[in-house]
Amino acid sequence: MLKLIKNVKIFNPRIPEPKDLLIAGQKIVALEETDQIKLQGLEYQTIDGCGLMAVPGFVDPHVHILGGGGEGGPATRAPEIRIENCLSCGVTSVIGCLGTDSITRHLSSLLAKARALEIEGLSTWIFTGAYNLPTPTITGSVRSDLALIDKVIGAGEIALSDHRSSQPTYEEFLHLVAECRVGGMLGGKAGVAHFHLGDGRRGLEYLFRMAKETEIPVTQVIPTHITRGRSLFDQGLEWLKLGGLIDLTAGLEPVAEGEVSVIGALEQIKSLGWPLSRVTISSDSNGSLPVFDDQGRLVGLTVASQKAFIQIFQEVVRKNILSLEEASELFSSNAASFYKLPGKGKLLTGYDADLLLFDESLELKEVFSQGKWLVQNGVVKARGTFSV
Ligand code: FWO
Ligand code: ZN
Repeated sequence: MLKLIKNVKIFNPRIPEPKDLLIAGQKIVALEETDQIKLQGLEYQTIDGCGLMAVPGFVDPHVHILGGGGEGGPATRAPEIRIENCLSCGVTSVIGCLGTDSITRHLSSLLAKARALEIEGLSTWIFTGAYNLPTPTITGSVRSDLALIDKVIGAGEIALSDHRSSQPTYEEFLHLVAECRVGGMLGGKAGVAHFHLGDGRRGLEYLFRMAKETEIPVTQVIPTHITRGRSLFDQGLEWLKLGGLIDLTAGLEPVAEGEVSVIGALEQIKSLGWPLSRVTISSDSNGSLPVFDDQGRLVGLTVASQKAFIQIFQEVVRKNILSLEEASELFSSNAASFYKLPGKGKLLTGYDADLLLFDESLELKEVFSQGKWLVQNGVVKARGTFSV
């Protein structure tokens, strides 16, 4: 059914005057001055966009869609995500990944879950691999996973500088990045190597060495959890200076004095004049948020959710740290362009009809995903296959 959204203000790209936006199938097919779209004789739904602000659906590039965890034994294996969790937080595209546990979690299950979420109404991709190197794969190598499986767009989350990593050598690290680069070329994907950074003192050492010694572009990799410590964040700023990209984890709040919060990091990046276009934000949703003491003992464990993701979005705009358009770039178009997700991250004719309508107080009212109207007046209408 055609859907005509009337009189809506478009942010990202920023269009000053209100527009009428027409959705046909899964695409935005027209964006015109108000009352200029003529649909005589056609059946269509009208949505009143007056007073609402439209941004592209959020792209969350690091989600444990299968559930992660396990660091405290079998009872701490986190639950898989449900489509309602994503849509209620404005997330319409996700990149799924495995984490610490690549023994009881399998890439074939991750791919099946990504396909299930796509059928239920999201747009999904996955990283092949997991924390450990050499990584598990589906087809036998990272290169062939990227070249042959449509939903595989990179490798992650591969752990570096973390007591739970496989303590990879620099050569193993470099080989993984090389596999991503060539596999991505062969498959027409971004082929990004997405690295989990722990609290280890080696930080981004391997990334800086790669930038210095090899012909691999710095944009082939992206480090995440960058605000988990002050020294790591300072290295992250160095990495930005080199032309690299960094990913911030939404739910990561400073645990000690002098640590950096996500909001503080964004303020600092902006004040330094570093381009926000090379910053993405992700939720780590349904991954575990373990806390280890300095003897490496597990002393706390919770599960990440996308609630922190949308709360950061609302906070940075309400506090005027970022404009609505800048925040929308951080939460959708940066990841869409960096991971080369076709049709995502902009409200333009020909792009996918993934859009969020917020009211003046920045409450999420309407969500369209793949052209389907799945959140209506703040109520999630989509249901997973077995949701009650
Ligand atoms: C982070 C995912 C961590 C899983 O360091 O990496 O553990 O496999 O589910 N989470 N290990 C959380 C911090 C950024 C706070 C993961 C987790
Ligand atoms: Zn991680």
